[in-house]
Amino acid sequence: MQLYASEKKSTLMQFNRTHNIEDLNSGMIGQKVIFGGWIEDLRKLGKMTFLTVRDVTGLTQVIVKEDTSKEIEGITRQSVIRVEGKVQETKARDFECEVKAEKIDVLAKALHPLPIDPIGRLESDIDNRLNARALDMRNQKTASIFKIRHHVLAALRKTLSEKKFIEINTPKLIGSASEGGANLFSLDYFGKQAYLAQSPQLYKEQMTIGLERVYEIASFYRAEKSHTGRHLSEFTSIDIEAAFMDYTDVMDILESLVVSVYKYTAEKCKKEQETLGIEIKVPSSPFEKITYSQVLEELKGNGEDLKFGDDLLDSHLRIVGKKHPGFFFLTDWPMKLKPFYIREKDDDPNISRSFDLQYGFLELSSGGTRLHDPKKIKERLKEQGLDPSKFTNHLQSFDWGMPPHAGWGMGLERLLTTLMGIDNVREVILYPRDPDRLTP
Ligand code: AMO
Repeated sequence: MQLYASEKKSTLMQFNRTHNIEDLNSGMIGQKVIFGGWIEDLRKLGKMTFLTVRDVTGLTQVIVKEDTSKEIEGITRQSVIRVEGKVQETKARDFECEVKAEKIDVLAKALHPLPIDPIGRLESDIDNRLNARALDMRNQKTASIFKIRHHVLAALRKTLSEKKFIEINTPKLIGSASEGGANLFSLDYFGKQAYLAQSPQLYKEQMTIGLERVYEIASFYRAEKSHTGRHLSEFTSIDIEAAFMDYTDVMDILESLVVSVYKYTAEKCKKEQETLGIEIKVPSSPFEKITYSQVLEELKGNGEDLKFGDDLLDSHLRIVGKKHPGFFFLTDWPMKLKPFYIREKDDDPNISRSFDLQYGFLELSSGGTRLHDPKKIKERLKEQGLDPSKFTNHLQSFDWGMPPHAGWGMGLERLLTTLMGIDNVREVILYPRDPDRLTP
């Protein structure tokens, strides 16, 4: 194929990388290597300069002797370099071998002062780190969080796929609310009112008609003015919906999914756990199940006298969470507290076939069996002050052979905080959006 003229003239140097840093080992003494990385530290000792150089896979020591030191004159920490050199034995305790530089190219110089210290020797507060997130990613603790996040996503997809769930992508720009009117971001869509989706609820239910079992992992939006360590305006939701299942079936799926994510990352992410100083402990199953009414009893014992139908506030969940510090299901919520699409119990229409998965006081997931009679859905919409005519498109799919179905949604960032023992969801999402944060 003919090259474009601009490509022909390109002066871009051929990088010719031969190794990642993690590949360098003492069996390679004398071997020539070429690699790239960022200068994490640099020390001059007489005529020699000692560089520690990091790429995404690891850290190595590079020795620059007088004959090559001109190439790094005035170089700053965190600048990016290309190293050509030979592997040699080292006296340094932290390394298996080192590289004697034969040629160093400075590919981009880091401008100092840097807004944060990415090595983490100087602690930076979370706001400064989020303002310089790309640089923060060179901090090995931050990088480890996002490597674990990557493995969690891989484990979720693997397990759901094994359970015959098909991944779907539903619209995020929508014309009417999916979860009711509250907490919606609205925007102008070519002169019409549009919204950012709060959840894939209606679409995932519709897809059970043809695909039976579906899941989605995507960003959703909640216009909640919450300033807590567990609320984001844009969060990542893991959603499933399954035909011919009841809420107890999807609870089993949720439990085995959580356990498999813990198992997978406990094994795959040894280095990251070490860097973060944590140990991922696989939770024992089955998870405890307690009903809403049992919780009211427990609260009564703590002097909190709630009536059936009262919502559980954060303060209540903190009391319950102290008694049940790990994973547990909170089931059988009053219908009154549940969205219009949740189905009631056959033997008591005031109790729903629904659940939350809690981790102590933290709500990780909620779900349930869905109504699949469109007449009942219309009644429930009206009861909740919603206009059934806004749900016409959704409701018509119920006339096309809607199977009984159930599902749940779980916040990925909240799940990650439990896995890594972190208390702020902003640590586990790249560029958090909250009422005070829209940039960068
Ligand atoms: P719900 O509104 O309870 O249910 O949301 C499901 C889960 O999503 C997470 N979550 C959030 N995470 C961070 N910041 C937020 N602002 C936020 N809001 C929610 C929580 C929560 O448990 N359609 C139903 C699910 C279903 O029935 O399938 C729903 O969206 O972890």
